[in-house]
Amino acid sequence: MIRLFDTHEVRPIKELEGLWEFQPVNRVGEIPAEMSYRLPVPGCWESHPKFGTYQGIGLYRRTIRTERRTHLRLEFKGVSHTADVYFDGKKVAHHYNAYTAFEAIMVDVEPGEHEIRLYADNSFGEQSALHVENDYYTYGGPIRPIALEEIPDVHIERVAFFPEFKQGVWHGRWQAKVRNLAAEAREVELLLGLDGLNAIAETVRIDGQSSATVERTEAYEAAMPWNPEKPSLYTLRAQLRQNEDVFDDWIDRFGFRSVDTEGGELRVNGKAVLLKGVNRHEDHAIAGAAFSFPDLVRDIELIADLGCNSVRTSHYPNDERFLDLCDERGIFVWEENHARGLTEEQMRNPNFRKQSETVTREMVEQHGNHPAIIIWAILNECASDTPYGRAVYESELSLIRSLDYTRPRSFATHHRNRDICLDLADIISFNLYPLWYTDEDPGELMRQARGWADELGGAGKPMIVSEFGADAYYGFRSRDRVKGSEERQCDILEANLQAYLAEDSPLSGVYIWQFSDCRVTEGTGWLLSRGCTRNSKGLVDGYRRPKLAYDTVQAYFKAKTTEEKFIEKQRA
Ligand code: ADA
Repeated sequence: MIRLFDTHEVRPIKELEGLWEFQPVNRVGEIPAEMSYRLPVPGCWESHPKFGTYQGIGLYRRTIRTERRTHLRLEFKGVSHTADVYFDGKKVAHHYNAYTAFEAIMVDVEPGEHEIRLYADNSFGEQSALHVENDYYTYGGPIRPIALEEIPDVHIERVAFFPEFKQGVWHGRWQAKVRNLAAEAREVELLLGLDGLNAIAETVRIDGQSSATVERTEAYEAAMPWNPEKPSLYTLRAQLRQNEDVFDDWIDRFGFRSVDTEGGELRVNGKAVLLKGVNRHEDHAIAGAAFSFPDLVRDIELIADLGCNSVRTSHYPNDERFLDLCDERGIFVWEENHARGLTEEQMRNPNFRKQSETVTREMVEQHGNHPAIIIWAILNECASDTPYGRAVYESELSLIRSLDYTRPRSFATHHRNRDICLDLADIISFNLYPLWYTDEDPGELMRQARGWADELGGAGKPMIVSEFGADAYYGFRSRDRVKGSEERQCDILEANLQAYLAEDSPLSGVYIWQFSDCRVTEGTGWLLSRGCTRNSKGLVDGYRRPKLAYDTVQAYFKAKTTEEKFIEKQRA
């Protein structure tokens, strides 16, 4: 399953799921004498008993059949972490980064049998600036679905939708990109229909072998807003037509909602919100990073059951099916680009700027239509305390602004009052671990952090505690409530939540580190503090078994707010 709805009704599309041939190889392009294994796609090779710790290059191979001469488009939703794709022996795509999609286009493919070879590489090294030894695991393989489409010469590349609430009326700003593979220019009619709301028709002229972008703003007086209580979603059907014949289409879902930070509050549709959330790594004890649909649904059900109204996709863009679930459930998403804890030296890797900016651009362009996403963020705990780091933060935050002016931007810092980038963000976010890494009092620390924000360029901006938490090894109980026990995790989370959710709290949100335990890179140094090669601060373990703290958090997140109690009293 690629998305939670059909993305095309006219364009033929097929998911290439199933068993592909597999073989570890030494270099990209190598054709091994035999393909000894068969691995599931989507999937990661760690799920096979022989490759649980394999780091290197893996070749996935399969054939497909086409019935007529056509152009083909392959869409890879996520290959971890570097991908090279060959079609009938010819390289057709190269992509870096596991967590964003990429395509390969093959023109004038003859009918018959064709071979697809996918080389996935999860090894570390200078060529990979974002995937480094880290507090999460870099799995190998096509962790997200692969789709095969037949496309005509002229086809829809992408449609972006930016909702805006102006003078009491919802508006939508459209950006539709149409591509022409033919040598000569073409003129077609583009139709944009939104579930019975006013449809748009435009004539588009696209030069040969290029793309054209159509921009248009439309008022939607009858639109219903998307909000957590009633997450109204609209289905867009974009179609291309010539002489009454619809020959290509593109389907997506949108919601009408606004986000702003006026008055130092985080507001959705003009109303202040308090984010009660968890940080979620896309990691499962059995599935690794390749989630089945039921696994994704289980996560969203647990997150909702905890009383969360938000998720932070730490530390990379998530599977779109998970974002679809958040859209449907009215769960706010903080989505961030891919990076964790990179030092200035790591950020000076010659590949870093390009790789980091590419994932940022891909994240915003590919996921921008999800109404659930209300915050874009970058570079978790990287060098926002140095002048070089500042230049990077400035350039990536500006890049986001140039692609999407409708959402506030943030980054999670652990540099406290040494941070020199707080003025660049719309929302100030601190990762603080009182009572775990330090003995500080959570309430005092939160007020101190508000002070740092006010002094360092964040005055008048909302503030979030983007991480706090404590280790707990599932099943390890201790009457002495020692560190590492489930009891101690309860104590630490409770003390933090009590302070952060108090009536006089200056916060607009909290994200617990973390939803579930996750696998980490095996290593030495600080990685040895990760018992069992896992980060064990989850509220549930890697198999989704709730720890004691699950109930503690649920009690806080589901507790009624003063406002809710007031409304109830009035109704009574
Ligand atoms: C950091 C980091 C997380 C995780 C956490 C921890 O703040 O952002 O990825 O490593 O600390 O468990 O210490």
